[in-house]
Amino acid sequence: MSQIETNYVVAQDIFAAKGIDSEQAMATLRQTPISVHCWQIDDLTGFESFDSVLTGGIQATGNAPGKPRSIEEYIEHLREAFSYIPGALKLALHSVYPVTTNKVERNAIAPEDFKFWVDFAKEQKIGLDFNPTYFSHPMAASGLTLTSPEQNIRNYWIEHGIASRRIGEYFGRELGQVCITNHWIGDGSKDYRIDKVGPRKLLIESLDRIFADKIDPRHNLDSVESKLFGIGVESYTPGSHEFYTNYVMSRNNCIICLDTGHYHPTEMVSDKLSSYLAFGSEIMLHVSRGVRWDSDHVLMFDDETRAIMQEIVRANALSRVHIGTDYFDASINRIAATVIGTRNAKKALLYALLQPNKQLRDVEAGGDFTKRLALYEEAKTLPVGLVWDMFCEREGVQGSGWVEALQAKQTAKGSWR
Ligand code: RNT
Ligand code: ZN
Repeated sequence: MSQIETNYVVAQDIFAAKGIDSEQAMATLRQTPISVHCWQIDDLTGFESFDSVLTGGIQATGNAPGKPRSIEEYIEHLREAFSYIPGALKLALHSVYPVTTNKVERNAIAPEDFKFWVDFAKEQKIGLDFNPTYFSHPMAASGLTLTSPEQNIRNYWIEHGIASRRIGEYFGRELGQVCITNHWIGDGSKDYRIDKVGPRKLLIESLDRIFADKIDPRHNLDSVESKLFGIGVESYTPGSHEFYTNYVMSRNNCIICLDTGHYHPTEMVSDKLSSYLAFGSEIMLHVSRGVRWDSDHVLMFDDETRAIMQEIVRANALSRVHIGTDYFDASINRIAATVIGTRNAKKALLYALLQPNKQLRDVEAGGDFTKRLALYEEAKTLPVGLVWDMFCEREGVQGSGWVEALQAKQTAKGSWR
């Protein structure tokens, strides 16, 4: 037996003694996809132009070497990242990553512009998600898109939203796995706004037009992502949390997307999930890590990430909550950043699956809150890492040694620091 197997046998017994089935936990982990955002690999530069400038109030800071300089390099880096991530995956694309020979206008993007990605997904045996890109474009120069007072600008972005849903539908049909097409706009106001209702009415109208055509929900589901503020958009965002929650509940034509960086720093997404789940809603998640603000740091195996996974597991909602990542750090190796955050999301899910959830629930129902706290704390040091190592081995992915393997390759290219 290898050391990993020996360790696992011990861990399995420890969990079994608490009524926790580690084999079942690994099986669930294996099947639950994490949707990896494609944009950590290249700071959201995309393929439209290699010197495109990121706008919309978001930013990737840092100048680590090794940023891909061509589509080929981008794909190579993505493949490299995927080779270190165990279990089921989806890839969340943005619309600025078409693989075409000619330039395509955003309001005219079509499924064939993304055929490359369907072939890639089939080869990698993964699913795809999609994101229209309502920023980094001359038509978004004013900072306003779906809420612009100018009809022609709104129309342009509405067409982009519609075209994006068609691509999502194509992904879902081709891959036999639903695509979530996530709509986020950076619209807002730097300073205090007098008319706060007007832009929101325009946003309702724009969204109603984007979602007017019914698409088979087995192929494409749309999500709408709220935000509190962005850089240069500090005072007012029409697409706020309350706005989209009301939109989703009143229209029933899309689902909510909650990004962990998009709330006041003491407000937790983990606390919000059950309120949607109680209504039977589906949820898209952008799991991120804000540091003092919506800074999109690389995801850690931290309290909030674990709390999110615990909420999903305890509510038995793994089929209703679509878990995706969203962060961009250009100060460290970008391939490693993609791997670290995704592995942490998966590890946090494993942690949640290996908690004595039934026992905790029973103790709580019995009213013994002392024991609840004691058990909750004891469970934090159960040997989750030994099960994780076994999971990686079974999935043919390196355990903690992955970082040395990647480091060796990246150092040879001058891309590690
Ligand atoms: C921005 C949102 C949005 C973007 C991506 C690139 O604050 O989180 O999800 O990060 O669309
Ligand atoms: Zn997001």
